[in-house]
Amino acid sequence: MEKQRLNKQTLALLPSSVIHNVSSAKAEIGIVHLGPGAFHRAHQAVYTDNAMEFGGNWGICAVSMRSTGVRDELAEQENLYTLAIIDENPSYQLISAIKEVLVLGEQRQQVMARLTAATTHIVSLTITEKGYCLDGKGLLDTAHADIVHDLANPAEPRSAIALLATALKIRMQQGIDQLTIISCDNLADNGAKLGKAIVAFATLSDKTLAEWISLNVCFPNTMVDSITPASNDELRARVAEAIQLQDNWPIQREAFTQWVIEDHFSGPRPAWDKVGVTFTQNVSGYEKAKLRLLNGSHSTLAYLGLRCGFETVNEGISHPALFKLVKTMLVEEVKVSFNAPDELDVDAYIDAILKRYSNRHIRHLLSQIAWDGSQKLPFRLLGSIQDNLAKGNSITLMAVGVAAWLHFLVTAAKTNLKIVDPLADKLISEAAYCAGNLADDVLRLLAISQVFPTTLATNQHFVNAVTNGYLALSNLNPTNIDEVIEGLL
Ligand code: CS2
Repeated sequence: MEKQRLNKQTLALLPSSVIHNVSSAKAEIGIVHLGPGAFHRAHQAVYTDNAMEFGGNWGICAVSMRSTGVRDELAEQENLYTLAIIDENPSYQLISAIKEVLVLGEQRQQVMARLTAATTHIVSLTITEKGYCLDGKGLLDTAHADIVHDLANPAEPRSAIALLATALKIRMQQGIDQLTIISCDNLADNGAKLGKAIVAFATLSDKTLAEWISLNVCFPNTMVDSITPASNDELRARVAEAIQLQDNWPIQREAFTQWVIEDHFSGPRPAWDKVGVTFTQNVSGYEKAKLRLLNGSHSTLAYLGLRCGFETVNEGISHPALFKLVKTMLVEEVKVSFNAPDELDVDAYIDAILKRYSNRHIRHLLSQIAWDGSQKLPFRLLGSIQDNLAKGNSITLMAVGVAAWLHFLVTAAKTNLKIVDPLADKLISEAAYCAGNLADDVLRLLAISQVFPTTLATNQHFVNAVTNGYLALSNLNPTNIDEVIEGLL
């Protein structure tokens, strides 16, 4: 029998096994979030839903920068949705923290009204690495198409950078001087980079505003972590069974979740500290640990695993040779590339990451992780490589991760496979020129300066290591994984 649709009326039908915080249901809006993708709804929105049990109006106005899908689907269920924890002991929670979803291009006035309201104390973002419009040095890219557009069309900003600068101008004019803007994306120094980019954008048109932002607005750095595969029909069916209602856009994630936030706020915040969020003066050690150990091995496993014919993280890490390569890379190379926080047991953290990858209940597609390699590799692998080169530590296996990405590009070019990457045209056009002289092909791809800084692309040790990896992987296929991977170790 078809199940009734989830909404405020059918909530009473929820089985008692489904967790549901009642306080968040009544709360008014106090947060605006840009980018209501799966990760936000599985992470920050859940922490906020739980924190509202300790009071406060911290309802979320979610703003989609482009697509209408989430808004339209959630509108039919009054923005309620289910979080499914997919693990040994699955559990389900009904999230009511999101109060509305707006689409920037269609509801500009409402978006601006929310961003400039005195009752809005926090703006958070999950807009992916590419959404920050930064150049290879991590500074505002004034040649970026969206930034060029936004400078010419100040009334219709497309980028989050310009949208926030515009809203801050109105807040300045109205004397609303408290706001904290929290980046929740996988970028090193994410908050500091976001703050600098917004101030740089403001400086181009209004130096007073730029100064006001620097004095009044806080941009804490954060580390965010929870593996959140895309939602699919299998999940919808599973959730319908568990909650006995039809939820058209539930979210799934693993049980593990972590949020570390720099304790640097301009104004009030939800009781996040009471629901598992870590506040600290120094996020960078956590951030490096997570970006380099987890995201670095995720990307390496994605490109290597796809080449071996695997589809999911679990399939890839379950292969003994790939497990060995990833673990050796983490323990012998990545671990020594940065200073971890004193309180972090890095070996235990590495074992926990590999255990999380082995979660057979989660189908996390390698192809999803393979997106946006040009934006991800600098923070995930190239930073560790540069630091190890400077210290004379090994880079062999991290270079294999880079080589696997190069093969991913060449295969895509040769097979007309569409890749998801803001630099897709550039990457594929360069890869299409790769004619099979492997050493030349590597030099050609390493010359892509938007990804590989010249200092690295001209570092002979790095070039040799990537070329060796590329040569070895050129023979890799689903039938000879042990032989090829063992040869690299
Ligand atoms: C993944 C991340 O898709 C990817 O690039 O590496 O989304 C990863 O699952 C999260 O950062 C885990 O916190």
